[in-house]
Amino acid sequence: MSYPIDYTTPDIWINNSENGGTFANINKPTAGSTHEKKLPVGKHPLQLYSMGTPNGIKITIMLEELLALGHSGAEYDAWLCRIHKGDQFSSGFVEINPNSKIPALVDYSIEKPRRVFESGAILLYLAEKFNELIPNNLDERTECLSWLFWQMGSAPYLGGGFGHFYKYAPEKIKYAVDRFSMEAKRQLDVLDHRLAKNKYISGQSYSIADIAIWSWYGQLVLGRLYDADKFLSVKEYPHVIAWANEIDNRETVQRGRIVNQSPNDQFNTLRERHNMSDFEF
Ligand SMILES: N[C@@H](CCC(=O)N[C@@H](CS)C(=O)NCC(=O)O)C(=O)O
Repeated sequence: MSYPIDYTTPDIWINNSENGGTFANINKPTAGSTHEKKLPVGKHPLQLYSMGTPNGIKITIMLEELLALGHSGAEYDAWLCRIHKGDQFSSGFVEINPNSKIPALVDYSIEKPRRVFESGAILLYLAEKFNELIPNNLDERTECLSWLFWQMGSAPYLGGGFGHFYKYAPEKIKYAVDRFSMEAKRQLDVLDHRLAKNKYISGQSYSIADIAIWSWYGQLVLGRLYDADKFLSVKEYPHVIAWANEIDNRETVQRGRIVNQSPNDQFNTLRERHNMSDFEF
């Protein structure tokens, strides 16, 4: 499909469902379920419905961290939600996330099972539930949450903005690529300044802020997101690269980042994760 360059906006927008692009078949301007289907429930206290995107792996990394810290209550089943096939619009998924986006979690360890959606809210829920990976001191905790919310507000410019127009849009639009490349580089520079003076994002200790930010910006500078490391000259951000490599070396991160991924020629992946032994390849 070709787009007119002399486009002017009509008085009222109407949905052109054949708008092309990688996500054309799942985009729709309405909320709610499209089909009846219950979600599967496994044997563990925590049930995760997700896919191995940057937002998805935040949660599997967090759960692997909690298990490594000895919290058996963090055992989980990770079910694949195929967003390109519309699984996020099933009645069961919409019940646990009315916004139809992965990741979504249900905690069955409590009397009335609790749903949690939005990756930042899930990270915070798990950090508070297990009292891990979030500073206890109010001052440091506030810094940690500031960066967590920074990530939640910033990543849509990187993913929905830069990544979409650089990699997925059916046509390369210079204005859009320029606008979002500028913003992606500015955000990387924000992180580089921060990490020049601090070992981890919220200070001296590794926290949910690192997990959230690494999943997007760490993977970007490691060349795993949008194949854009060269295009964005990520070598200009040495502190981000050093921090990204250090986190990448954690065994918990190596486990968490391969969960709910499609088969890959370059590294082992897990479509679903139900037990620690699933990682024994
Ligand atoms: N702010 C949300 C964003 C979640 C999100 O955008 N998820 C994407 C995959 S990374 C998704 O489910 N997309 C499916 C769709 O847009 O229909 C979060 O952080 O949880």
